[in-house]
Amino acid sequence: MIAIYPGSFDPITLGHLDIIDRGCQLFEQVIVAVLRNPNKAPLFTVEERLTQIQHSTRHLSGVKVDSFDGLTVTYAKMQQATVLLRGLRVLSDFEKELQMAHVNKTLSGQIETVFLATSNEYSFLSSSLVKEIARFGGSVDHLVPQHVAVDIYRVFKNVAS
Ligand code: COD
Repeated sequence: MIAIYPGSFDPITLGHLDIIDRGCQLFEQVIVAVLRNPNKAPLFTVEERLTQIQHSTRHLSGVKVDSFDGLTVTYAKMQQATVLLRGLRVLSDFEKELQMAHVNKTLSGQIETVFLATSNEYSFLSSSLVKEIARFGGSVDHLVPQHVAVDIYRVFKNVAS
């Protein structure tokens, strides 16, 4: 079974990686798919994020890293995926994620959304939080893979570690 793990991943965090890692134990292939979203001003370009994800997942077999635009379900069908993989942290995630799952089910008919509960240690972690900490000079070494932390410090000209 092929699962798509769609997201912004700006940047990828240890919370995302935990979901990918656990997804690999459930599905034959997990496609980590970065949305090309012209409406957002990201910290990293799509190409930079693809490189970060590739580097972060190279120890995992069964992971493919890609980007897409348009509807997630259209991309999923193109990849012959039958599952959308998503992570749940807090109650506010649930509201947003449930709405998205319903919309995607309505649009696709057969593609199911599978939710994995966050691991305890990552329940507070988000890409936005990582960017905020780094923007104000804090260390993000314990929140993202080391090479991603280096990229982040470069952007914020921050030498915290
Ligand atoms: N622990 C567990 N899960 C986590 C953690 C963590 N610490 N951090 C993030 N996650 C989960 C999120 O809950 C989410 O499920 C996933 O990881 C990705 O998170 P993000 O923030 O990188 O990505 P999102 O949520 O911004 O991605 C949104 C999409 C790009 C998937 C969505 O906008 C989309 O599908 N757009 C395409 C247009 C479309 O199809 N629209 C119709 C559906 S609404």
